[in-house]
Amino acid sequence: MKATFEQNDALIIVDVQNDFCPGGKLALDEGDEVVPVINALSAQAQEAGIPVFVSRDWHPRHHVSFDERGGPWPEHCVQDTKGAEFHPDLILPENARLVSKGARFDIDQYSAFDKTGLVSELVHLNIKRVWVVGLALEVCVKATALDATKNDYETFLVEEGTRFIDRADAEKAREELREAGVIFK
Ligand code: VGL
Ligand code: ZN
Repeated sequence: MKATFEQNDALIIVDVQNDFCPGGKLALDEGDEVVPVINALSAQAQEAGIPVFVSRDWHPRHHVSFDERGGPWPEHCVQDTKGAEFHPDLILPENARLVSKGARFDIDQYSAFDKTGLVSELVHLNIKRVWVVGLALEVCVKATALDATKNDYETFLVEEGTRFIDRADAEKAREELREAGVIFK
């Protein structure tokens, strides 16, 4: 997939971490298959001078989102563990901007826009359109893309560069995203 990047675009890569890939603690089927797609997109972005943002789920131990605390998820992406590292084959531009989320003790943050400072960085760079890829489609990719539209960014979602946890949830997510004006590529 080739993106049609324009000036004032940014690429946002969501949570391509070991725990969301086969063998990880919250593994998505074929989660790792997004890696070559995203590597190609970020290389293209770099060539075009498009800024690349890369988010990571970055939970403290015993986070409220974990089932041990009554949350919806098994333990995953605990700070400074192997599972929280980016997939080893993910190639990021040297100047990729890191967005950490999920580190709050009291609530989860699914969106890369949720109190991370991402918007102010996009404003600073005069970004008008964003391209979103990564894991998982119906959780953090959805939340990020929806927040992008709420912040008035024209938003593209490259489906080849995403995978889901649950097929039915992913179907609902696609509908919600389309209704919000997200353009699927
Ligand atoms: C995610 C479930 C829990 C994600 C994060 O990155 O999509 N999913 N935490
Ligand atoms: Zn999480």
